[in-house]
Amino acid sequence: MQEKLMEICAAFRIPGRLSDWEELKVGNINKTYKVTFTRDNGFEKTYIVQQLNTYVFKNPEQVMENIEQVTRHLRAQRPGQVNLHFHHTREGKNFVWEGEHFWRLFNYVPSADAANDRDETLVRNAGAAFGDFQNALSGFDPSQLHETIPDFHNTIKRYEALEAALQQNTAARADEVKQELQWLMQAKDKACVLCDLLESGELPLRVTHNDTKVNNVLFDQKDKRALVVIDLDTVMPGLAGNDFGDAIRSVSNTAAEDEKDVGKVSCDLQLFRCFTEGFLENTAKAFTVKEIETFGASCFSMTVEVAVRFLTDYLQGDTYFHCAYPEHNLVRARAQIALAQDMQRKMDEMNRIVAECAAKYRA
Ligand code: GN1
Ligand code: MG
Repeated sequence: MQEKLMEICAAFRIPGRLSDWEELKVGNINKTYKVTFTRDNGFEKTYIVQQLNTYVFKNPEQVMENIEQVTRHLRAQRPGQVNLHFHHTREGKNFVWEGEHFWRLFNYVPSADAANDRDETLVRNAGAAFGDFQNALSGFDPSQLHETIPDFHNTIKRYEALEAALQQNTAARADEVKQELQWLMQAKDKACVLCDLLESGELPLRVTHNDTKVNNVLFDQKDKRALVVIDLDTVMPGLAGNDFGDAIRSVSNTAAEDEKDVGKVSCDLQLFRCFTEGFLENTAKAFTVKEIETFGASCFSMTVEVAVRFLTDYLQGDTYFHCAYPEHNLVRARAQIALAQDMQRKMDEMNRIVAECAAKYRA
């Protein structure tokens, strides 16, 4: 691996010698490495090298075109802030192909480990960071962006894929997932409500992040200030509710996304409130009343949608998400179903909190 990393870094013209490297086990899709280079004068610099998953991203060069434009826009909008800088090769490309592998390299930002941190300040700051991301991109023309994964948050199509996977039963696992399927099928209409409202023209398309897990924000190690939103692979036209709901799915969960003991999974309403406060503080005026009204429901939609995706992948033999063990996708699907069920029980309260925050910050 070391040799390969040296080769990739050389293509991006990184000076010095590779003095340290490690694989970072983050994310379910790409492979990520942290590399440190030391120059002759002793100066050290650390970078992130990533191998993009080309099974998931069929047009990786389009992903990088989007990233080029989005990071340029963000840097212009927020010049004083930490930003992501993707390095270029001699040919002026922000990627390299190495055989069938696709690589990119960007600046490493030291940050707090937030994956399991449910500190209220951190959660509020995460909300503010994703809210600010929306604001910063509000002037960005969505037609400039490639749809890196078509129908990414089209919950209706995600259900169609699940039904097809069940029919094909490639991995011969259909018999194991009957209960999960039954629950997901009865939840379908409710889960697809955002898609229905988009289709009927009641919700506007914006430029959204589309993968707003809390570990896609980096936080300052000392004061837990949000530094920068990362993982820009799925920045595409989308709904505000996609970003809000997907973030709540991760940030309000009292357990890990892949918790085996579903009894530990629940939606923490205090954390829900913290995130909502942060998210709406500087965005409430920009969103339509209808959009904000969908935020509670969007949490349920996004949680069910990812459960559908995990179960689909399980039925297909784990071709999409990285898995650490054979039942990993099934465990993930079960945990997400448990979370969606808890959200369902708490939906009135969630809607009330959203309405309160919106009223406060619209005034
Ligand atoms: C994937 O790679 P990562 O961990 O940021 C997935 C998201 C899912 C998430 C679930 C491109 O995100 O959509 O919500 O796993 N990204 C893609 O953990 O499919
Ligand atoms: Mg991602």
